[in-house]
Amino acid sequence: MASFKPKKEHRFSFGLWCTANRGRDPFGEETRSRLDPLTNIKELGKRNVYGFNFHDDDLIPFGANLQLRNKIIKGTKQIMRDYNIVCSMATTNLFYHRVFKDGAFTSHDPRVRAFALQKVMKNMDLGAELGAKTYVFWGGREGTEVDASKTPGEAIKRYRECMNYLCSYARHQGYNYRFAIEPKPNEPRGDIFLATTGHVLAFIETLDYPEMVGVNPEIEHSRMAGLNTYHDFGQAMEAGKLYHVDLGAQKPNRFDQDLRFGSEDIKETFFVVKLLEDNNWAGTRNFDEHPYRNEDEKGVWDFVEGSMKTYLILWDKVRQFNADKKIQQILKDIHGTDPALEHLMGRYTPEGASKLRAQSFDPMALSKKRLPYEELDQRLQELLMGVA
Ligand code: GLT
Ligand code: MN
Ligand code: MN
Repeated sequence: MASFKPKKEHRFSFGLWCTANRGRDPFGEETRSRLDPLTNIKELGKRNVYGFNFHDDDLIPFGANLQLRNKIIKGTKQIMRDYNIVCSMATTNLFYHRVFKDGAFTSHDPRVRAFALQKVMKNMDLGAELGAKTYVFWGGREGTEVDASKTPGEAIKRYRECMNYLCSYARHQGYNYRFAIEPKPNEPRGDIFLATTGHVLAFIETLDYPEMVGVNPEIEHSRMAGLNTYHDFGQAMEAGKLYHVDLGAQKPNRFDQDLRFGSEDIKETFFVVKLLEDNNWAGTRNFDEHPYRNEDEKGVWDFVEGSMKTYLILWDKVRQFNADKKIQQILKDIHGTDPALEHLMGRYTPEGASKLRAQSFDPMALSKKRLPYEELDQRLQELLMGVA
């Protein structure tokens, strides 16, 4: 039996905020003590995690002076070298401070929007210095509770203006960032703009530099909206826009639970892993999730190790699925082929359309084709339950 031990080459990564999460929620205080960011990076590195992600404020306290900032940067670089861990993604905290109480990029106040841009630019500088190649935008406060207060039209225009500004900044600085916008339907706002992967894909096409910008879908956020995560990830990938992924688990249609990867929705999660691995996903297998609130410090590292182990087990299941004769035979059988018709449909020509119109079909005969999805899904089910 495989050992399912993580290696650096598996390219797992975690946000510093995941392991540093202290279990605070709207109804209860912290249950764990503060985890120093450098210890955090070190402990991740020790466990063969490939990369860490950070918000500016995770690493450098909000409002820190230059001296403290430089000291932390120096320490971070040292730990990265010593524990062979890279900085795989950077992002900005545009949600915690009360200045962002009604949004950052979508605030009505131009001074707040300018402050937000400044905060992002400063952290883009730091991310580049630490080697991050991806920059994520999660607009947690970009939303409303009161629809009378802000129109979606003006919010989206401001969002666009800020994204365009930051794309230009990155280009001018010569940073090779790929920007990834992370959708979420709600929480902390009543409704958040750019709620789903579909919203983000459409928005990107309206930007000045659409090729620089992609999506960072999160399993939990898709399922909060009651959507199929596999379809979200799959459509983003097909569009060439899957620039980053956030993995975790979530019971559908609830608050953002950020549960440990694979602890819910096992079949859908299997297909997310299958999508990434069958397509040799070049990005990091990135977890964005929180340890249970009941856990102590040891539990935090159990959570890290558990997430990676589950991913490797599911990856092994993907290999089994791809090698399973019965499954592969069914998949082969359900795909019909008709080269002549496929050629006709491949590209529109007036002559082809005439031929297609003249073609005779027997819909009843076509409908008789067997599609043994009961057998297919049962086989997968058995495989996932470990009896296939
Ligand atoms: C926050 C949010 C996540 C985002 C993070 C990046 S922070 O925890 O719930 O989904 O990815 O800003
Ligand atoms: Mn989340
Ligand atoms: Mn996320």
